[in-house]
Amino acid sequence: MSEQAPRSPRSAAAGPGAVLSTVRRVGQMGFSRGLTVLAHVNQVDGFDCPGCAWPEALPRHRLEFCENGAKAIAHEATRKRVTRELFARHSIAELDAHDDQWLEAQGRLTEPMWLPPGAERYEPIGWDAAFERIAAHLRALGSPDEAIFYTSGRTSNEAAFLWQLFARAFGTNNLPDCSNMCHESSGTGLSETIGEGKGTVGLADFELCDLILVLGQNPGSNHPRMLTVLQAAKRRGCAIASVNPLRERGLVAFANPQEALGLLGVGTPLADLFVQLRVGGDVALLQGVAKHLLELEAAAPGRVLDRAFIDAHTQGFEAWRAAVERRSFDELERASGIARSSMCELAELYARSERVIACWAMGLTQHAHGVANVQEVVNLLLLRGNIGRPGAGPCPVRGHSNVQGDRTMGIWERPPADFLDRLDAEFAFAAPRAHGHDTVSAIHALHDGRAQVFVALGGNFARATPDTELTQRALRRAALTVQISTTLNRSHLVHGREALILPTLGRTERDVRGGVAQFVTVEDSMRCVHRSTGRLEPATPELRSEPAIVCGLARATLGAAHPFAWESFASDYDQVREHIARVVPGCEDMNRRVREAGGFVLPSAAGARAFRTGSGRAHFTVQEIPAHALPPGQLWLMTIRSHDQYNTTVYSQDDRYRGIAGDRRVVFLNREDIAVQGLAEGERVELSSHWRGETRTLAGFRVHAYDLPRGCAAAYFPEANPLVPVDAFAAGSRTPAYKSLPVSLRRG
Ligand SMILES: Nc1nc2c(c(=O)[nH]1)N[C@H]1C(S)=C(S)[C@@H](COP(=O)(O)OP(=O)(O)OC[C@H]3O[C@@H](n4cnc5c(=O)[nH]c(N)nc54)[C@H](O)[C@@H]3O)O[C@H]1N2
Ligand SMILES: Nc1nc2c(c(=O)[nH]1)N[C@H]1C(S)=C(S)[C@@H](COP(=O)(O)OP(=O)(O)OC[C@H]3O[C@@H](n4cnc5c(=O)[nH]c(N)nc54)[C@H](O)[C@@H]3O)O[C@H]1N2
Ligand SMILES: [Mo]
Repeated sequence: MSEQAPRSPRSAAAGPGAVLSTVRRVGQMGFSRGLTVLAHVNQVDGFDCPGCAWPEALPRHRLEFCENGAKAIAHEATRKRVTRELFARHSIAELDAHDDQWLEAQGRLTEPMWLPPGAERYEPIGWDAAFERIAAHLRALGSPDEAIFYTSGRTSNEAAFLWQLFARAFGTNNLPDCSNMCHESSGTGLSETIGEGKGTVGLADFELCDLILVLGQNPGSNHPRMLTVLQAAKRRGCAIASVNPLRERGLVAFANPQEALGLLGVGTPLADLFVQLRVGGDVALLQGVAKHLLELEAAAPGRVLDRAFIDAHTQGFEAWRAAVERRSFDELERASGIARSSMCELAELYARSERVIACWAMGLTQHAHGVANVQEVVNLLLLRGNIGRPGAGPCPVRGHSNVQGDRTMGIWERPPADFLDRLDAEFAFAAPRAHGHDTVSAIHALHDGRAQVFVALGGNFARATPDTELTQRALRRAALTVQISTTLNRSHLVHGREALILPTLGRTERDVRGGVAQFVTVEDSMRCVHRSTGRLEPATPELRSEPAIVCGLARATLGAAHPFAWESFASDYDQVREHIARVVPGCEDMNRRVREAGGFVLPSAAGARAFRTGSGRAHFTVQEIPAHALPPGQLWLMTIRSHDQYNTTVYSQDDRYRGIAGDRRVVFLNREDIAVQGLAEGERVELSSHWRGETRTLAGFRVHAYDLPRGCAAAYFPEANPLVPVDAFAAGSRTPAYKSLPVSLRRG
């Protein structure tokens, strides 16, 4: 099943298509305005691209053609506006009849809107009155734990720090976030094995490695700037292997739009090896690779494994070895869908490579065995000491541009005790210790009436979450739902008995508080904390920044006499950073260091081989082979992103790299499975998911033949989310199993 890359790919990712698409996006913002904004993206004195969390190198590129970054920016910098007239013209039911693409295409929200209890339409409300409504609800709760404070990962460090401080001052750790649905399996898997929940590598390591593994990730669409780094690595002889049920276009070939030939569409193949495994087959594949490494070591003792590293820095090796040796290749082949010969090929490539980086994203984390996937990657890295030395290490590639920073700032329903101790000391209060709700348990709490108020700092909870029907019922049971947002989405229309929309500034916009231009900070996927300074005139003068909204809410709820300096925090973010510097290890002297070009990098102890696991050692872990057999007729469905969406924000119905135009209600199937199921390409089918005796069904998916392994299927997120059972989540991290749903198909 693994194949060599074609030598001269016919059509490469990026290239002229990306440039054209970028130019179109610039037009959407107004040409000169669009160019101004693109000239400042990811610049030292500019704003951080809201697209993804892939880091920027120093010195920065001027005018980078990242097609999907441009889409995210244009979406925020659009000239379209959602006005009070739109809400007056359309009842909520009418708005709710529109699809996600239409909602987002209405443009930027412009003023606070209020839905009184029982009303059918949102009406304008002043900021202070809005804060008072929310405060009244919060104060009326029987317990602070009946409130939920959700966060999405675009929120700046400053807003996130204030948000968690407010929630904890109010009295709860109910801080679920998008990370619960995203890289939580990485955080959990890494913390348990290497003692910290982040990657250890930096961009410089990509200049030194001999092999980059890209597991369960589609960088061509979701981290396009990563392709430039892969291309540079490839050019100096580094090998790249993709482990993915799909041969994603960006990894097949990349035409770098920053280069003349790339602009003409001439692409370079990126991945040397495609391991097209079954959905959910990673643990078995990686154990097969490891098993062969043990064989190679037996044949040439001392030549393959890094025994010195294993002895000095790890524990659990012998138990792990015994477990892997007990596995048969037959079993591993069946579970992974990959032939033993291909496992050996990957093992030999790995053994030949002095320095290895393993990158991964949602293809590993969003499974019932998401944590096991991550820990099996760690096992593989530990075998040859591929951690804590230059050019090697784990690299979970984060999604939202500040999702990693939000966690660093304390957005966590299970905060570590030492973080709370430092917070208590800094602010002279007692933060609650009981763990709060994560995303899944927040849905249950709302559904069961144990939570009454839901406030979201960004995101689209009604669409991003699993089990759409149940989640939406849960939101409708709340006494109050509040969305702090930039654009209109489903979560404004799936509301509690009373609801509020609080419109906020985006990354691209100037943020002047107390007469002084403010900046915020973010942390990228490689632990670099840097400034983000908006440049555009705000969409309307009514908008408030996220920090200002959080402070307004805190002041209204906790009362004017509350001892924290909410008012000054809202007008001077340096003051917030002063506190962060004292609470968050690694952020010392933040105000000075973040003003330096490119910011500063948070330390990684594991990156220096100091493993904070209790034992001081990195842990080998024994993973079970996840169950993979299905009843006849069922397939494993993964839900994936198209090239033309940002999570729940759908830009168009096309998916250029996968040959889809004008339709997102598509199910990708292997040609032979289409035949075996008695179906024909192009016909519409009903998809049913099966889980613990429950069935969830969605109709109207068009069958599309695609190059993916037998027994597997793919559909788009968020259209397929109603099929995902709320309690089908990863052991340990509780990340929804968005990428391994047993489904059946029926004509109709
Ligand atoms: N333009 C754009 N950029 C984005 C986003 C966006 O929606 N649009 N979203 C952002 C966010 S929040 C995130 S988290 C990232 C997401 O970035 P990705 O993780 O790249 O996105 P996905 O499309 O969810 O799926 C990843 C890949 O996993 C593969 N996969 C599925 N199941 C398995 C499996 O069992 N094993 C293996 N090995 N692979 C599997 C799929 O084929 C797919 O290629 O991107 C971020 N960047
Ligand atoms: N089936 C399935 N479900 C999934 C996934 C999957 O792969 N498959 N992926 C999961 C993943 S990885 C993630 S991260 C989640 C994403 O979950 P969320 O983060 O909750 O969802 P988004 O779609 O990113 O949120 C989009 C909304 O954020 C608001 N917004 C944009 N920018 C800003 C800003 O600067 N400030 C504020 N306050 N609001 C802003 C806009 O109003 C926009 O409508 O979805 C998860 N759901
Ligand atoms: Mo994500």
